[in-house]
Amino acid sequence: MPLAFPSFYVIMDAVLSGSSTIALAEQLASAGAELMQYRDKQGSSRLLFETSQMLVRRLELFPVRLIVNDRPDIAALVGAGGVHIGQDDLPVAGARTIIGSERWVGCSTHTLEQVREAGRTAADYIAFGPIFPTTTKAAADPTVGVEGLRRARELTRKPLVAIGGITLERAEQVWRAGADSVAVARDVLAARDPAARLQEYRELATHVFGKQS
Ligand code: TZP
Ligand code: MG
Repeated sequence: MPLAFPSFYVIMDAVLSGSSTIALAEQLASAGAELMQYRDKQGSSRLLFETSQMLVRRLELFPVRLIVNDRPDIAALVGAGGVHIGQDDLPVAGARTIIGSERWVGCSTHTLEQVREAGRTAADYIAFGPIFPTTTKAAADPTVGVEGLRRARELTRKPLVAIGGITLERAEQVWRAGADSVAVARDVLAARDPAARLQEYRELATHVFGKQS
């Protein structure tokens, strides 16, 4: 049986993690994070490269897959576990050429048509959102809602990651609407104890899916 897609995906957004990106990533990996994205929309290429490289080194001993946002070149250079691209980034096929077949390419979508299209690419997973309003992403697309997610689920068999404004209180309905995974930034990174918050998501996932993941 193929390994289950991690039901929780933590987005290490640099605005939220500030100077604690590395330490926080280690804490979350220790707490059982299996899938993590490093996202810095304002950093220079050099900073993105150096932070990604440091993350790969420091997370090496944990069973966590590190995905670099936006930049397949940097993901390949540092040996990350994959890259996440949006509608304005390189297309999936181009990203795949750069990072190869072993690493993941994830793709952001914001409409049902984009989900359909991404389903025809070699993307390893499709992110769909924002499900709820979010302030983490500047100029975010219109919210798609849980109903939109339900419809997106009918359009693809690829792993579907719900993103945008997800909180612990909202996660269950999102999983039950068909998301394989919930991607969360603020609700974890801005929590008083991010590792404890992550643990709460893991416990909830166990309740929803009847397993730990
Ligand atoms: N894309 C759509 S919403 C979002 C991204 C990267 C940010 C999600 O962050 P939060 O804080 O969980 O709403
Ligand atoms: Mg992008």
